[in-house]
Amino acid sequence: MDAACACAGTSAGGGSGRGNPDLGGHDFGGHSADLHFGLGLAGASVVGLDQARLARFDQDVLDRNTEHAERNRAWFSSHGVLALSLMSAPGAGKTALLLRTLEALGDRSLLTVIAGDPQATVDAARFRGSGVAAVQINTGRGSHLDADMVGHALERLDVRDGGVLFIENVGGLITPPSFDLGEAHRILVVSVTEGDDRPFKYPEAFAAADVLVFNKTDLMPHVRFDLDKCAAAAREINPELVVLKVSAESGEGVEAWCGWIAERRRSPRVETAAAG
Ligand SMILES: Nc1nc2c(ncn2[C@@H]2O[C@H](COP(=O)(O)OP(=O)(O)O)[C@@H](O)[C@H]2O)c(=O)[nH]1
Ligand SMILES: [Mg+2]
Repeated sequence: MDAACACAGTSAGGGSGRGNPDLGGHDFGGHSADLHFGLGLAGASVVGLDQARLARFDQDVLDRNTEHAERNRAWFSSHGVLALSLMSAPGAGKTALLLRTLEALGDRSLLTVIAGDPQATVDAARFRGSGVAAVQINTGRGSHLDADMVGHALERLDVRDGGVLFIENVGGLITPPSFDLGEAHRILVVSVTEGDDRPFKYPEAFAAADVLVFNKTDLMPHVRFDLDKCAAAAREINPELVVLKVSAESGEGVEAWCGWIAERRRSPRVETAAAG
């Protein structure tokens, strides 16, 4: 492995090892079938950046984020606001579930939403259309919300004391888990159309979540998704995970999900910093 390349091969796959040696002069491990770009110090590879520099940069960003997250958390705590964030792959149904949730929870003056997306303001428009105050955050090429962005959104959102703030993160399961937003709980939404191997591919998302919500259960008859196997793999990573099943489409399971929220409102977590 050269200094700037975080790639490691493995001999486990048993590839021919011949490949195309004229492509770029890399040594990918000779006999490797598979490539691993996440095993270096930084846990990721950026072409042209060495691992130490990348790791230092990441840590600086996360440290700065934590300062903002603590500020948000203190604000939520002093105003008795329950802040819940939702993360998922794009299209898993975060917006649909939230729209159902807002409807089921009732008193809309106490509910607010921050909606994250790379572009477009359609989700915030949907939330406003359902009668709650909402702010859209567009992240452009950025793949997650950070605590500073949430802080700015709070400046323009009328979040009532004792209310609930839902934060819909940008779709994606790689970077959102690393960014503490100051929320009390993180909800991971996995739809049954995504494949039951999610915990193996995105372990950090499962480790960072407090609740795993399986969505689109109305589609179970049409897909091959072993829900019990997926839940068991998720609990291997995170034994504390609360697992719920819902269909934002039919409304099935939404009552139990809202029951979980009501319980958190009655007995909020005494906050310390969330896992980074
Ligand atoms: N059948 C079914 N479709 C759903 C369900 N929840 C969301 N969808 C659909 O999935 C698509 C993406 O949903 P959306 O809420 O925008 O996903 P987001 O990107 O995670 O916010 C939309 O077409 C929704 O109507 C569900 O429970 N069942
Ligand atoms: Mg959405």
